[in-house]
Amino acid sequence: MALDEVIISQAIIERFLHKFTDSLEVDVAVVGGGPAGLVAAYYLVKAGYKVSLFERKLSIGGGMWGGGMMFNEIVVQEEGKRILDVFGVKSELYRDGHYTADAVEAISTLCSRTVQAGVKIFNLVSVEDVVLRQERVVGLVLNWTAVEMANLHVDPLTMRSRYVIDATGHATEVVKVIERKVDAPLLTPTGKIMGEKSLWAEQAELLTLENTKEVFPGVFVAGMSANASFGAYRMGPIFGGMLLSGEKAAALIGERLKKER
Ligand code: 48F
Repeated sequence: MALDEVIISQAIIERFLHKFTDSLEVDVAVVGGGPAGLVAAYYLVKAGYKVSLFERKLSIGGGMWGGGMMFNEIVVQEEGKRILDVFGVKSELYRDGHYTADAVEAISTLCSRTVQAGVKIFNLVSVEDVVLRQERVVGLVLNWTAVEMANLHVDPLTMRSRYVIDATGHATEVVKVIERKVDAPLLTPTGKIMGEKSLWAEQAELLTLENTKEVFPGVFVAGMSANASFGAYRMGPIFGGMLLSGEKAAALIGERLKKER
């Protein structure tokens, strides 16, 4: 049968609209498609929840593609390797509990397994604000990244979710919007974003897990965003903490959702 250009266009538009419309009311909305956001979304969808993920850039994967300083290998510790094993990413012992994995294999596999598990991912979409009911976040305000970049005067659209995960990395963008625009303190010791500290890999990896928690009613932080919110160290190109943080965020939100059912 001859290919028809109009059918190609109709197919893309209708399929996308169906996917997008179906993703406007979910259990969990994840902001940011780096390692922490992908792992969180994967575990939540595997637990039976409806999850959508919004990523500003064209490519999913955040800061994992480039390894360290564009040397595209990543390092994980024993605990982090456990999650790479779950996803089927090959890793190899370098020495003394430090494992390496190919950065491109790692992030492309995390992404692929997450989509195949049922998470709906929307790239090229930026989260610019949250939806509030009293002092709880109940959804996100979305716009095309292209609109944001061109600074066009175009109103956004909104979606509803029972929980939000800020997995926006060093930028901690969702929490920043809440701090700036909502008249209530964050659930940090100071009530404000405490800011990321300089690099200490060992401590940062431990603190990433400790800081993976609710930062505002309805909003959890995962990955580097957790350390930026709660004032902990950065870790550089070791990625176990990101993976484990995603797993923990999913477990904490899963417990909440189970209780609320
Ligand atoms: O930065 P990113 O990879 O965050 P992560 O999962 O991992 C951090 C590591 O990559 C590395 C590190 C530890 O090894 O220090 O930096 O915590 O991924 C964050 C993603 O969020 C997207 C951004 O484009 C990136 O892909 N993002 C940021 N702000 C927004 C956003 C926003 N407002 N809307 C949508 N996506």
